[in-house]
Amino acid sequence: MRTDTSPAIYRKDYTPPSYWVRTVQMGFDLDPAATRVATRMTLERNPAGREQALVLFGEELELVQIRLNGKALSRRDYALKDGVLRIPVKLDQITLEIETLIRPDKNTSLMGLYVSNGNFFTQCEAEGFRKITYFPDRPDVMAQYTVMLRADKKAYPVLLSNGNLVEEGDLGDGRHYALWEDPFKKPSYLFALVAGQLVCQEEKIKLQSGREALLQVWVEDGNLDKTQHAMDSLINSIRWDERRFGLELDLDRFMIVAVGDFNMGAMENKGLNIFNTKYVLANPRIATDVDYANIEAVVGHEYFHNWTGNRVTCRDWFQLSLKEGLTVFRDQEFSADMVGTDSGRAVKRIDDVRVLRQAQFPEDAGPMAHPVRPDSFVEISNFYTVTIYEKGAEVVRMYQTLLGRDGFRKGMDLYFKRHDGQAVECDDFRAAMSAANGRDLTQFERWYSQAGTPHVKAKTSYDPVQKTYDITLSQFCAPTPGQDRKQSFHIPVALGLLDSSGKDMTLKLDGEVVAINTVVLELTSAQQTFRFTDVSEYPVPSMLRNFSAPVVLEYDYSEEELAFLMAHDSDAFNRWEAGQRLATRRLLALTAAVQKSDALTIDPALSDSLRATLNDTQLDPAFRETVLTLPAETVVAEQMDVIDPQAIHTARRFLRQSLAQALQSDFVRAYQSSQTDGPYSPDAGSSGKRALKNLALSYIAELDDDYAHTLAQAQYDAADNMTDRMASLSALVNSQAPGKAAALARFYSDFEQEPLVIDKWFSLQAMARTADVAVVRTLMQHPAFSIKNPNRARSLIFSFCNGNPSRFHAADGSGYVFWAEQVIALDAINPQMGARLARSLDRWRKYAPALQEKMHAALKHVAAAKLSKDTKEVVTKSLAAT
Ligand code: B3K
Ligand code: ZN
Repeated sequence: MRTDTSPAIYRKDYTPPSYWVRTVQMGFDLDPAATRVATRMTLERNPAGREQALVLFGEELELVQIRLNGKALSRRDYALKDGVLRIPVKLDQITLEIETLIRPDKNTSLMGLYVSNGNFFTQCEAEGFRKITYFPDRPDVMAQYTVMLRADKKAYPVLLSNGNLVEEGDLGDGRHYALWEDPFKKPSYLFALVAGQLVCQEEKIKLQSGREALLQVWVEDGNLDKTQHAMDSLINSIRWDERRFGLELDLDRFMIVAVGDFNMGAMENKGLNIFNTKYVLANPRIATDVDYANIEAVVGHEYFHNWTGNRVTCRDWFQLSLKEGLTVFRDQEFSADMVGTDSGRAVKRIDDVRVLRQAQFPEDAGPMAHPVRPDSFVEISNFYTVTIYEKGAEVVRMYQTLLGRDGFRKGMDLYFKRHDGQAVECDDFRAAMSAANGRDLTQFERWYSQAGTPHVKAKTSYDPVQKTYDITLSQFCAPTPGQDRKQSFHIPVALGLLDSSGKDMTLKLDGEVVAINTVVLELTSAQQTFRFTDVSEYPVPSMLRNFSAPVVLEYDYSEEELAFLMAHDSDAFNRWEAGQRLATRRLLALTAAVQKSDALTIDPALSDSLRATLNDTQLDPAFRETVLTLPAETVVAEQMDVIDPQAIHTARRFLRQSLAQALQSDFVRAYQSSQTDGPYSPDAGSSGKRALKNLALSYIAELDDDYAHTLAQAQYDAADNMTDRMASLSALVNSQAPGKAAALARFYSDFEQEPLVIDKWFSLQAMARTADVAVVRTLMQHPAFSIKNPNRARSLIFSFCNGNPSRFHAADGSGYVFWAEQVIALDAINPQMGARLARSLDRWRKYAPALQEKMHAALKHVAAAKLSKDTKEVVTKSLAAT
């Protein structure tokens, strides 16, 4: 066992900084091969600081000089070790000048200052600023920045940074400059600059207060026909935050810039958001309905950070969910409000819960499980997780469920009143919610401190004589790494009772009317019983409505009850949930049958219920699509003690084929009646229809007959938008259709100039039923493939390893050998990408012994390589004894 792992950093070890930075002036002489960065900062000793020296961080920098109060320091005046620079000073006020040299063209990690397609971009969160200059690069150090950019005018006509442009002009030697000033103090992780050949779409809008703001979306030349949706989404976000939370844009100028090489989705730098092109560029030709929705959500997310993250930021990185969980909650609510209808909101909620179940529940049950507010980490980049983001958003949502919308708003108002301009902790948010509502939320803290997904078990009993109905709820949470015993969570369980006609009963608890349809029960101990009185008949309980807590609910519903809930529940989420429960049961039974080589059979109860929903034209098409979509293979996997990817796949495929047969004419009717006429529009109504139509197509294609092939081919040929084109191409590629190779080739030549579409082309093939390691390796040889571009690497390598479980987990272990090679290759180029891919095997202990052994060997192989601390942390934790 190697022991050269980097040390963990602990939350309990937090100490305040020894110096505050008040102002930062930076001058950049931009040159890909040698950018000179001159920084002058004024600092003030922090009386609360414990460290004597001034501590600065720096990585991969050439240090040219340091001057303290005008005097150059020599090597003996400071200590520089492992990226930490310590200057022993005791003065109350100091001015520090630092000059560094960096090489953006050699920066493949895409952290700090780097070059993408000839233009300069930065990414500083979490710890990228230290790759630009030595700095107290920690989020609790907030300063006011002035930035001077200088560069060749022809090569870099556009020079952008945070805040307001105060001056620009020529330098006379073919170079020019721009001076930017950010009026707000900010942590270094929100610093940004962009320089290069870019063009923008701009619009001026009037804010709530009457102030005018300039909005810009910057892209490479040739992409201005793809910026309207991002601009609309930005304007909608601004309006929504004004309306829902009374929060106004605080800058005169707000810019979004798209870049093709980016590690994640987007970044909320103050006034200068930098986005992956995937979350900006859209028109009907290149973007699907899902792309349109994602762009709206991500634009919203980054914009909302301007208050939740930027105005109020994190004291340390352990508090990351303070801004991320809250901002995801805000973007979820924004997207739901943009749809507006009840069923549209339910569809959005279903989508969000799917992500939670497919990605966060497994994380919470694996070796990387961590609380929403972690206690330790080795590399913070590894903690931008579904737990911090999505479970964090669920935790925020529970405040709203417990306190009501108005109570939640009061809490938000108080949070800003108390903490505007500060770097704070998750506890401060909870305290604001508590104080604004006069509610004791002490126990609620455990959602932040304890990892793992709680299981809530429900038992019910009806007394027809007394007319009482008892619900006993109990909770249990399995141990997670470092946490053997869990204390009870404070769990809001939203519940309704349906009478025999399917209507909500008026709810009385111990004689008191508590709700006319839904009551929020608060489970705070290991076990509690709630007694409903005057319950005139045996009810069917609808529990955890709208998924009121991120838990697994265990209740022994009969099949009849589930079918009944599917048909009648007033809570649309639970109508969907009932169908998922029925389908999951069936899939687990089928998986077991596959494993035993038993005959596979279809269950008429399930197909009848699904048929009824499919044909219920009173229901929104988008909602019907969610009901008819079977639980993902990864969701089924989570329910098994030992995961068998092949058996799950066979079972799910069988169920889809059986449904395709049993409901064939229904699917054909749904397909025909869900056509959208007129020009393409990504609105919820039209995209819902397309979703149902394309789901019907995918079922019809399961039969792989001439009719299916002709239908898919006809749709492909006639498609006037990417949603329909991709859906039909997918149907063709996953079938024996004679035209499939031709369609793939034509797709490529039609969209060769559109990188985001070529990503889809790679991804579709990586996730195809016939894909295997050989196919993926061949695609890696394609001239359009590049492992250095994160979107492209994700589209092929990640799509195969994470999106094609039955092929990735091939019995011969070829998927794991491939995985190990790619983790090592990616890690050498870009540690964040390497570490992300490394996560694909972290649940190896859940698989059958034969697979486990091969996964273990692959993990050991990676662990023995020279690795970044990012990837090292992931494989070390994956291999650790449980
Ligand atoms: N805050 C950024 C994430 C930065 C990730 C750094 N590894 C995007 C977001 O959550 O809005
Ligand atoms: Zn965020």
